Amino acid sequence: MQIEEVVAFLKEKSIRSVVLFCHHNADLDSFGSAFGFGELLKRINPGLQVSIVTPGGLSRLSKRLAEKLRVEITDSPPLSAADMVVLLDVNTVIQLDDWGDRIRSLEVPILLIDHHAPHPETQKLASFSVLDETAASTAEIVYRFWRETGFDIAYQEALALFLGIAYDTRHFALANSETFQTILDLIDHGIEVKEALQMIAVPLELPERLARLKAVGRAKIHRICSWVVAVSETSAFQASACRALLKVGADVAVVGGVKDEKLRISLRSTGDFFRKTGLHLGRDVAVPLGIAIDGAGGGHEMAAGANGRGDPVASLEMGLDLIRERLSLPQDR
Ligand SMILES: [Mn+2]
Repeated sequence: MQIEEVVAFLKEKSIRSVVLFCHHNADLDSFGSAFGFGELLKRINPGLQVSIVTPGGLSRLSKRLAEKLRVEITDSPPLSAADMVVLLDVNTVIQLDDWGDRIRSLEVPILLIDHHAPHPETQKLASFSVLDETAASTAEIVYRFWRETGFDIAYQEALALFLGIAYDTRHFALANSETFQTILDLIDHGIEVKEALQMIAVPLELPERLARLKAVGRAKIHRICSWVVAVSETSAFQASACRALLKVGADVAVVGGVKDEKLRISLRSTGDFFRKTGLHLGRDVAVPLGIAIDGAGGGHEMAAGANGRGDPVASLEMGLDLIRERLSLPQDR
């Protein structure tokens, strides 16, 4: 689906209400994209009612942005009155928590805007999509809509997209040329880089620091070929714990845990590991692992996750086996 077609649809007078969905525990890319897209929708179609839903709430940093922007998040969107549903940065249906089934039963168009490796189930749910796996963030894809429609982006929307991009590119370390072109445009619309980045440079809160420390303390270290794979358990902050394990020296980190009977597993690797092995954590590990734990998994080359149910120890072992199998195959690159 092309951006012009989506815009033509949105301009129809009959469209009165649109509900935007972020992924579970919306990070800055998902939430910034939702806000940035929602504000554009209001420009395209003045009077449009736009609601933002964040399954499982906002991440710590997104909460700060939401407060600054004074955005209202709703748990009870007018779904039955919606003319369209938009999923932003949503890779797997399971990332919508219980909303997936409710959305599936709707008869309105569902638009997916995303930059993850396409997941078949999400593709099935969406009636049309604007996907670009080469985009460093979903916020950049949302900015393309701004650019193509020619509306002048205001400071608040520019800030939301800027922070989404900064977050997903790890402060521009994963940026590409389009990222920097977009950033230049956003700076021209009033973004002060230093000030904006300071907004999200806040110390971690105690529970997250404790989860990271516990994960590092409990980590089992595996040497596979010449790589260091660290596997650990925490019942929360699995992604954060993975990042901590990489910082202290792991090439790959796999962290899982159960909370409210839901098993969540996060996976991260270094760029060096991905370049030399070609192992795509989303496609090669998280997707099959998600199926194995009776849920779903997916993600990027170096950052992925799987949610489902089951015993964390056995499930982490499965994740490790998938990595081991893939690394022992002859390398295709
Ligand atoms: Mn993203």
